[in-house]
Amino acid sequence: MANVVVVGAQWGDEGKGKIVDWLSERADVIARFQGGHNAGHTLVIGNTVFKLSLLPSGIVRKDKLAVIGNGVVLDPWALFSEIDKLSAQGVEIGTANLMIAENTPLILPLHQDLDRLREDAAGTAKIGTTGRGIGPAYEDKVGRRTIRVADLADPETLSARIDRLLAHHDALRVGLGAAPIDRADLEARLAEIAPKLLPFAAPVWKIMGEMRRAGKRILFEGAQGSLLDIDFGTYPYVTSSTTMSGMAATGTGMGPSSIDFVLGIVKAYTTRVGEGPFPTELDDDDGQRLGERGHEFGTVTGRKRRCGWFDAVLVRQTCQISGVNGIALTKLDVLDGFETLKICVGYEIDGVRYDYLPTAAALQARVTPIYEEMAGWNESTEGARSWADLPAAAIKYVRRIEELIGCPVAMLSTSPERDDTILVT
Ligand code: 2SA
Ligand code: MG
Repeated sequence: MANVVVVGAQWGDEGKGKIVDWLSERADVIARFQGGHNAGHTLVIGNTVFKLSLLPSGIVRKDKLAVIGNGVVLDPWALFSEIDKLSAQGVEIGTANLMIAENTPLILPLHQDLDRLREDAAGTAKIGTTGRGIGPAYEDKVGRRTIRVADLADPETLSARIDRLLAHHDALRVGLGAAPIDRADLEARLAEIAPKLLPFAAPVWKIMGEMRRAGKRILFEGAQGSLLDIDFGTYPYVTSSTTMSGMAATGTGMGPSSIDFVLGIVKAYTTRVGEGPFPTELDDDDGQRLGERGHEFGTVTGRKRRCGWFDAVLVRQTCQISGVNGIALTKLDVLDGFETLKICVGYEIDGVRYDYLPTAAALQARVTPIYEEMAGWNESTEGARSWADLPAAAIKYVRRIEELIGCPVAMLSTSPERDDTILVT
């Protein structure tokens, strides 16, 4: 397996961090290609827990190049606070192991302001964002008024960019009852951060292209999940980036032919954080139990995640859209001890059966899941490191998932620990 893209196949929090960390041992370059510091990737290595938001998970390994691609939206203050936190944990980060695309758009304090102002104003119609300014930053990128990393190197360009940006934002802020931007303050903050950030800036497309031609292996690290995709997710309850595998190419400048394998990360049940439809959501003891056993709280915001049964309809759909070649199934151990497990195999909406989630929001809101029941298992699967360590009922559950989603299981993860991983060959 040469160059692998890792994407979440549900609503995020599938356990991508651990899998990316595991795969990064076999890679030379680990690149983020979308999202920003709304991501929350947890790595457990020995007794140390690393929580990453913006930096690629490969950063904790020695002699790897971590890359932030142009598809990301970058908050430079969040970046340096994460770098400081990791340094305190003994991870050294410098220009030798971190490279940032010059054409990466910045998240500024004004983007976070707008994110929060809008969420507050929306009342019950809120999206449930992480409040990190992700949406407003992407809006400014496609609106052609963003500040990109390279702009920080030239005061004249930067000033012109700020003119354009403030003309837009001041009008919006006033409309939402907030004060206009303090331009001098913004300029001072940017002037302070620029000399720290610029040494990391590089033409990523070129350097990664050269590395690829030299036979280096690239791991593309997706953030959030496929159902949060701006096009194919449960719109508008989505994030503002393309979370599908295709983004790995445009979000780094590598071209689709550089991708050899797409690995979808799939949790053995379903969770979601934030608002929006969730057909298999459980409001009962089973849901409570999944949340407790699975420690389902947001890595970034600490929010409680909504929990429900495995939804094979959704995973089949996202695996197809992302062209997933194989999945890594995570958190199987959370299901230990359930007498009966349910898997959603189809939907019923107004008496009509669907084998996919229709796009129309009104239909999504009326979905009733159709379940298949399977026997659970009492044995512990936590920490299992071989197929033979799993109870027969657990193997049956995994095989049924493969069948229903039309995609083979390539890896199985049975605890947050790096080595509690079963490679299915
Ligand atoms: P945003 O902030 O604009 O991207 O929010 C839009 C929607 O995307 C969801 N979203 C996420 N869902 C799961 N995990 C995410 N990362 C953190 C984590 C989240 C946290 O790993 O735990 O700590 O709360 C993530 N990032 C964005 C978000 O909930 C909205 O539904
Ligand atoms: Mg997460």
